[in-house]
Amino acid sequence: MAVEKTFAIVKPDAFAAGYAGRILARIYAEGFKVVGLKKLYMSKVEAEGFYAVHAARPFFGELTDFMSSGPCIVMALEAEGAIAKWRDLMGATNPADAVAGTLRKEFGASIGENATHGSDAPETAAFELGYFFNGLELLG
Ligand code: FUP
Repeated sequence: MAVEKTFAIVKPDAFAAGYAGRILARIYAEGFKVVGLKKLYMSKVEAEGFYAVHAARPFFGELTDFMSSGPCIVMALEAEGAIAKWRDLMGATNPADAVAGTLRKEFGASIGENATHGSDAPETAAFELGYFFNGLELLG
């Protein structure tokens, strides 16, 4: 399997609850290399740009309100098969459906406030990494 990068977020709910450290510990324990990491506080416009693919969905307003409601941590994670590996660690979108031991099961509250984000394909990973990180920030 090829080494690839994926984009991940500790969302505002999980950051505010103080779960960032425990989530990072799981990331390292599962063997990811953290090649980019920063805290930021997205504006509504920035959240809308990030989730533009969902602009027509009924939950878009709620989703972008939530993502701009407080600080989060954005990360670039590297591993063999990182995109699928990170989605497996996160678990299902709705924490109620997520398997025990996944991050969304442990730290998510609802389908909207579900603790973490992860890219779902190579194309979205490229867009999302480039949205928050420049090339220099991902050296190493
Ligand atoms: P995921 O890839 O697992 O993050 O899920 P989606 O791309 O389907 O959805 C993106 C985000 O929209 C989710 F993290 C939470 C939010 N969402 C809702 O708030 N309500 C829904 O019915 C579906 C998704």
